[in-house]
Amino acid sequence: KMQEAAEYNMKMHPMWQGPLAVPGGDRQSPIDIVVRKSVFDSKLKPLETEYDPQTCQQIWNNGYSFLVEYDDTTDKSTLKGGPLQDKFRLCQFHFHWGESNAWGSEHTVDRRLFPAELHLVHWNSDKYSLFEEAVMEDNGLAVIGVFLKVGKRHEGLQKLVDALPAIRHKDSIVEFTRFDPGCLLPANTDDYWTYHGSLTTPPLTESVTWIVMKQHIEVSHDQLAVFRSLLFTSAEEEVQKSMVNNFRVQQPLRGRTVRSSFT
Ligand code: SG5
Ligand code: ZN
Repeated sequence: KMQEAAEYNMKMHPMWQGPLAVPGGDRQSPIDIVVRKSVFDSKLKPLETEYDPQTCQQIWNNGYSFLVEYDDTTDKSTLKGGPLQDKFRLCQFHFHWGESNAWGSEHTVDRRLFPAELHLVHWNSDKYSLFEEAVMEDNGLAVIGVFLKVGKRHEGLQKLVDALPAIRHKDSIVEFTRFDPGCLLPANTDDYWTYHGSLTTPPLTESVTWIVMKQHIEVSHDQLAVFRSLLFTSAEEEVQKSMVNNFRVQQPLRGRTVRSSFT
């Protein structure tokens, strides 16, 4: 049911209807992280995030997810360390989620599904000058993935949840400022898995260093229900479609190694 729902959404979604940059590449995402096959690497450092809430600009429904966008014209909100050699700039974050709490994440851990997954998207500002340039290049992007689990209400997330009714339809955008993306990270960011992969939406380019947090964050069922009240469709469309199951189906590992920063 879950795979069918995701495949159906992709086939029908305009984003997936053009030619795809990397059909059947050999480092595609997302993947299942098999804990016992991941390899501890003592050289992996703690992550260093330095986010300036002042760079937060707007929130928009792009018809696939909602994106909180940051001003990335300077190095004010950055990610370094971890598996990374260079400095990366935050440009946006977004989520993927399911129609029920039983599934919705893109990555899985030993086949365990989470109801949602947060992606903080950064591009290499040491090597490139624009996101659009970095997106095509090896080592161009670094995405932090954080699993969401249903439990108690997440105070930091609530400001975001409150903004969602204003962007219910596809293509709606509203101003959204002073949001610290760091509040969505788990307490422990030292423990993570990392591997070389791709974007999980078109253009699917194989430019991403994935950093998937071991620790999840908790959000309430009601908060996720507001995610599910968003729409894939614009205000003009006759048949409205709920924005749910906006995750890509899992991709083969094809000989890649998933490294862990912890034992
Ligand atoms: C790229 O990949 C896309 C995002 C997309 C993420 O960052 O950006 C572009 O292709 C712009 C050139 O799409 C947009 O920003 C819309 C213009 O994010 C989404 O579509 C939201 C799901 C997907 O990145 S991911 O691999 O972390 N899931
Ligand atoms: Zn994503």
